[in-house]
Amino acid sequence: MGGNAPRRHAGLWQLAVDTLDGNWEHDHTVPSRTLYPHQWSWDSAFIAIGWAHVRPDRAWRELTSLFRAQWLDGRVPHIVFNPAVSGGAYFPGPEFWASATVDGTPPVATSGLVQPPVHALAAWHAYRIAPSADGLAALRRLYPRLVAQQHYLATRRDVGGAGLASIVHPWESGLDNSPAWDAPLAAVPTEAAVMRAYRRRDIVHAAAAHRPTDLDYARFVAIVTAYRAAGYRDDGLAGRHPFLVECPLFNAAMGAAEHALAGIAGEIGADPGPHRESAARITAAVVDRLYDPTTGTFHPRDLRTGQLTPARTVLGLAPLILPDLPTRQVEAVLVEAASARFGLAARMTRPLPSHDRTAADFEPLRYWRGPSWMNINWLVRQGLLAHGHTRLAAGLRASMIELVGAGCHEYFHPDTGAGLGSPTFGWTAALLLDVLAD
Ligand code: 2M8
Repeated sequence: MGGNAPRRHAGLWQLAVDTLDGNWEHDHTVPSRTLYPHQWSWDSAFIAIGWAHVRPDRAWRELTSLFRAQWLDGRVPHIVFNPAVSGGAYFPGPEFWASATVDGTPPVATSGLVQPPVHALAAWHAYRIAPSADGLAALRRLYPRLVAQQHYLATRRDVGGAGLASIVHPWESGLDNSPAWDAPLAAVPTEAAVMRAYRRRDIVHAAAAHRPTDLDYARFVAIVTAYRAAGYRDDGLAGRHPFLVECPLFNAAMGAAEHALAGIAGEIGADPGPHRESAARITAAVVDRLYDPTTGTFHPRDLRTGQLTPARTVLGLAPLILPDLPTRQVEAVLVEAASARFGLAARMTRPLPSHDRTAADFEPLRYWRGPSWMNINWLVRQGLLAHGHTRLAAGLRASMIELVGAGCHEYFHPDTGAGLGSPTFGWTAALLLDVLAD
């Protein structure tokens, strides 16, 4: 057993290691062998943190293989397709994305979207878990790629012109099916006929009642179709693209990445100064653009309407991961997190749900509309630690460990703790190792 993980958690530790081992696939770890049989971007970042505790070589291979698929413009694709897996195993597969038809793409097939940029944070965290000469060499190799990833987001994706990145699809948020996207998604024109042309694979492996609806999927497909038709180009997005949102979690990750890059730069002999400046600018923009003093939490801003979206989801708590978030917003987010909506406490039974428990559209079984997820809880816990709230962080940690006692499921019922989705899920296992070792 690694780190300081207490002996009483030996069984859980082993379960997590076995889960990661079972999902390992020559140079990356699949989130799930059935539902998600390829490499996913932010999954790989979280998974690398877990590997750092038991097999640091795999942590570096995981991140290296992902960044090998980086596009010339700096975007890190949200899916890297494994050519050894049949094209029909996941929808939408490589033929749908057709990345090979676009200039500046890697030899391997990928999607054309991105996911929250938690990779610098993960690389820095992994290195501090397992510092070594190999790790330092990996950091040196990854650093320019991580910088290019940030540059892509801070320039081509700054559609609103305020220093924040826009997401162009709910899949880019990582919280695909969150009620946060209901309003912007409702405005996306679509035809039911779109979905008749495709076959969903997710509902072969998971209960349809837990997954997005067919209408949601038709809109997901319509948005990708629009982006793909423009060659996945980002110039002129404001005038033509049907979904453009500044997300608090995505932008908080982008700010936290600059803090992590400052750390990495210091370690490898590069200049941390510009990263610190970028981080301060991003934090200021997140507060300025996405904080609503009337609700006391953060909300996504829909660039098509200019309005903040009304739902109070767990996305609103994510800016806590910014170590330079001003005290006023830290206090407000803590009030929101401790409210009946999310239930954060020094002694808590269940981790944070993904959506406001008191909302009429809270759905405890449908993914990202209520269930609890390890990665979001892990991020909020990092934020609590960054701001010195150790008792709350300890409460959250205990509830996370208790939850995964049910197995390394993809997500969990927010009240009963029952495991839902894939039963052998990569980031659940990886982040369990991290909280056990902490
Ligand atoms: C889920 O998203 C994919 C699309 O990217 C899907 O529903 O098919 C989300 O939970 C996302 O955050 C995650 O990265 C992915 C793989 O675990 O699955």
